[in-house]
Amino acid sequence: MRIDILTLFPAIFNGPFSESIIRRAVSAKHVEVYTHDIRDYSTDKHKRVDDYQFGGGAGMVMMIEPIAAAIDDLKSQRNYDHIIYMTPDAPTLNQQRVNTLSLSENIMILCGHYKGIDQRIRDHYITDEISIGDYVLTGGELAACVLVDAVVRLIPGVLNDEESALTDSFQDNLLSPPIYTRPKDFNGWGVPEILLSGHQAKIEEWRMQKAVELTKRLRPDLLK
Ligand code: 6GU
Repeated sequence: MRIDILTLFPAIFNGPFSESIIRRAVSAKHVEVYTHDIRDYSTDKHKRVDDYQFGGGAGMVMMIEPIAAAIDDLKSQRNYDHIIYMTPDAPTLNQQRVNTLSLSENIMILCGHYKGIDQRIRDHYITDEISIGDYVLTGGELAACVLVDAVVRLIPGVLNDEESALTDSFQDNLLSPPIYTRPKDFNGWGVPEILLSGHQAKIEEWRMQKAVELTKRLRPDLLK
């Protein structure tokens, strides 16, 4: 998979992508991730990328020309399965969406800033719009990091057996049951007996029961 990220702040991505599983996935060539500075596509002599909105109102809008030039440049080099715009005014990301995106060959992610982007980019270039929750971030970059992390870990070969995604919370619309490791007793705090019993079928039954119980209590919306 190849992921191209269009942003005004490419340096934001340096940290998140240079640690842990994402770093390993890039090193092992399971995924290529490139950031592109939208400002490099500005033809304005002051390298402007934002402008006042028609009709007035607070906040600047990202200009259409540099974004269009950046997307056209990338599209001339390969086909994209998804051209995604990260914005709070969009459907919320969920595991089902992540699963679908993880099957892509090439995806492009556009990060908005200021008030957002000129609507004509959304109308004519964008194939998917994604929010990561009902709160507002200063820009789409951190949301894009979240999306990339969630997608990359599902690419075959990225996770090993111990890290397997098959038992993730949400893969079956259930939260994960509680987990424990050694010691059996920590300051008098024990571990559920069933997990020490060796009865695998009973253990799985317990885990399912806990998962359903937790989901009912904390996220009843997932069971609908
Ligand atoms: Cl994708 N962008 C911004 N700016 N804020 C958000 C978001 C995205 N998702 C939730 N809040």
